[in-house]
Amino acid sequence: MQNPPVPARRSLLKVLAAAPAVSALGGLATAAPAHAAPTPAAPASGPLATPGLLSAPGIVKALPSEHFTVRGTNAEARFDAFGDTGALTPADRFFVRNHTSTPVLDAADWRLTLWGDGLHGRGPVHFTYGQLRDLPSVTRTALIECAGNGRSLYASQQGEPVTGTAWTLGAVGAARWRGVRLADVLRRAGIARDAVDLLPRGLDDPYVSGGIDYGRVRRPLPVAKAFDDVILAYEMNGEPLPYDHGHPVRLVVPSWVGIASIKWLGDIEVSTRPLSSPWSTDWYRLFGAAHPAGGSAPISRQTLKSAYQLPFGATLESGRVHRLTGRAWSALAPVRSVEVSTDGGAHWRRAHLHDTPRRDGWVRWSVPWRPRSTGPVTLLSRTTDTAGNTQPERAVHNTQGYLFNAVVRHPVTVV
Ligand SMILES: Nc1nc2c(c(=O)[nH]1)N[C@H]1C(S)=C(S)[C@@H](COP(=O)(O)O)O[C@H]1N2
Ligand SMILES: [Mo]
Repeated sequence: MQNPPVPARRSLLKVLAAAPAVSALGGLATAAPAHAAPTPAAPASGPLATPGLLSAPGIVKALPSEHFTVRGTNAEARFDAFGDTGALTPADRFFVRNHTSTPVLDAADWRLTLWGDGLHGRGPVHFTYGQLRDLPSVTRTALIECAGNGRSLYASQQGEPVTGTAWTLGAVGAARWRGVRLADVLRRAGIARDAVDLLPRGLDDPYVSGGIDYGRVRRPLPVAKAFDDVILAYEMNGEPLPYDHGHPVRLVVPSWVGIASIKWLGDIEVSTRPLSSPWSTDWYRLFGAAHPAGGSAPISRQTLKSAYQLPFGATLESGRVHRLTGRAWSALAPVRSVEVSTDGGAHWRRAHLHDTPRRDGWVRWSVPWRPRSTGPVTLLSRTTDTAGNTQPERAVHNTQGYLFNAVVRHPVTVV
């Protein structure tokens, strides 16, 4: 298969130069046509040696330690601190999952290329940022959740080893995304009736691990899903996409594992034959004893979860009423209910839901609790969605620790 034209990354600047880059880009933006993107805000302060600020190689935004935990090239949001956020996760609180590092791209010279045998005209088709902004826009709320969110709980509560970033529960966030329907762009590019697969690819550096160059991050997306509800997003919560979240344009693939939502989108192969990449063969399949030899089919939909917005190991005073809060979400159907147990699972009661359950959102919940005796306690929460899916006691193990859906065992101490 012939190689695609790789869009130029003329204005890709190294992350450490991000602050000066912002003013340079700002200058460009004023000279450019009306559609040139306002550039995202620069981090408030430099990444180095500021108390309470963590740094992760390749992440542009500020990572205050009260809101993030750095894991390699990634930043996990602190789920235990989500109590002061609303139904939408502010961009400055949103987790970052980077295979390599955030490229600082300029919307003014970005373009999207579609190519492949799945286009009528066969030649590549380009869209500038301005052309995308001129198409009808859609706005929708969607969660982005890493396939491995909750992965570390396979080890910590099931005693099962897994590989991959040791996320706890904060590799998830909800945002309001504005952009263009991928379906509209595919139609305008002349997608053929017999096209079956797309291969969206990012402009970040090729991913190299264990001495192997896997190429740029890319993952097949079935045409059927693309036409259903996928958007090419250029805004997050009413602002231009931040650098770390895919500026200037990313895919948002609602209800699917986060890897489907390719950031810094550069090109999309359109094919009449099924496509693959290491992100659909080596990773993002379920491997292990409970799964077919050679692995499951590539995973697509996320699962369901619920959790307390409270640090693990928190101490709570006995004899007074605490308002315990949390969130529940399901990629399979709207949340129907959340039950909690404050005695390790012996008794369960309903939590109050504070949001109208809907597909692709999460529901905040709360429950009052007056602990009577002191000592260690395991808090549990369990959500059930309107399709009847409910969190099991144990998640089915897979070696890469994807799709953790079990009831989280949340240890606290009453003093
Ligand atoms: N180009 C590119 N797109 C990417 C990634 C990446 O490293 N490069 N990471 C993916 C993964 S694994 C996840 S979970 C989501 C995370 O999106 P966020 O960093 O905006 O939270 O982006 C996906 N899109
Ligand atoms: Mo992910």
